[in-house]
Amino acid sequence: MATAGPQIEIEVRLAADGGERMRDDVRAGLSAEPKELAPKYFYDERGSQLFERITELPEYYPTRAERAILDSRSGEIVAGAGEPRTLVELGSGSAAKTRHLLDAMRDAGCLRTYVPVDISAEITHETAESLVGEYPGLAVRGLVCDFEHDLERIPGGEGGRLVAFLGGTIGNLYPEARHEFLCRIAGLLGSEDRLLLGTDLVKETARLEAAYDDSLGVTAKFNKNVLRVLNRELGADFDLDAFEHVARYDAEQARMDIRLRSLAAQTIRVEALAMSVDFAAGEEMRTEISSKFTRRRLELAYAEAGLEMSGWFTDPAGDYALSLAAPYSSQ
Ligand code: AVJ
Repeated sequence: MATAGPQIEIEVRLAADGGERMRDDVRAGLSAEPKELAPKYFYDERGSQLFERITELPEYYPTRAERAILDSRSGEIVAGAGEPRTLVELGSGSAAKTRHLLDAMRDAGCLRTYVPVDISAEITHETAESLVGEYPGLAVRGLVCDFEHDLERIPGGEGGRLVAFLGGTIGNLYPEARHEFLCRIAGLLGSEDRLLLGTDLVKETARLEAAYDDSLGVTAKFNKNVLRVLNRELGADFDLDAFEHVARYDAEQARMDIRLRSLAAQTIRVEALAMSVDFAAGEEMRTEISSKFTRRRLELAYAEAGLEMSGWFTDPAGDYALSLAAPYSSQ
């Protein structure tokens, strides 16, 4: 436990074997048929910067839509969540969007504690420092961990918690993993606690595909960045110019399917895995899925996990939704 001041406590729970996890993941993904890499490996410093640029692209509407909802409806969300004292945020980062919720909680007089949960210790410390300055009396109880694995370590709180998972990141999970994740969230929530979940919504294929294949090519760079990460972290020798970005909407699965296509037959050496990997010309390797929801499908996913939707907030265009969910027992 590292204490950085009376109002700030940040617990670091980073697995010492993070490198081993990555090696196991990548070995399995490159051996699979078809090949696949996990989207979490996009986000080194450069990848995070590229994602920031994506959120500013004209074609990429989700971030703006979510911000618009938080901007105009945080008061209603906080009231709908029963005026919680604690805001837990999964994947908090710089907490840019969080301030709308914190403002609404302060204005309602319920704000006591903010619990940022993020993989980056540096960003979590910085965010904690600035927030205690901005919200007098706020206690920050941060948790630095991979919340996919360490969800259960999130501290409890009196007076209700609002557990926010924003940005639409749940869309990266396959249905089984999503179900498991929602079940674990459900297990975490007491009867007064609520989940606030950001989800992108189903819409015309052309808009979805444009959002993931922008005209400036930023998303293509972001996608290929995972190859750079593997080159640096695992001593691989991917040539980024030998792959192209592919982003297709799979209407049946209601998800964007994002891949890298090998432009030629080639063999890649991955030194840290003592592995050589063959790619055929035109072979595609999936790097991400981004699931799109409807209200009904989300209600169903909640129900299957023991949760009940208790609030639904969209932007005026109906592109994106924030929903509140409660554990069944509390209804
Ligand atoms: C951060 C997972 C929400 O799926 O829209 C954006 C990531 N990938 N463009 C998304 C992403 C390509 C983004 N999430």
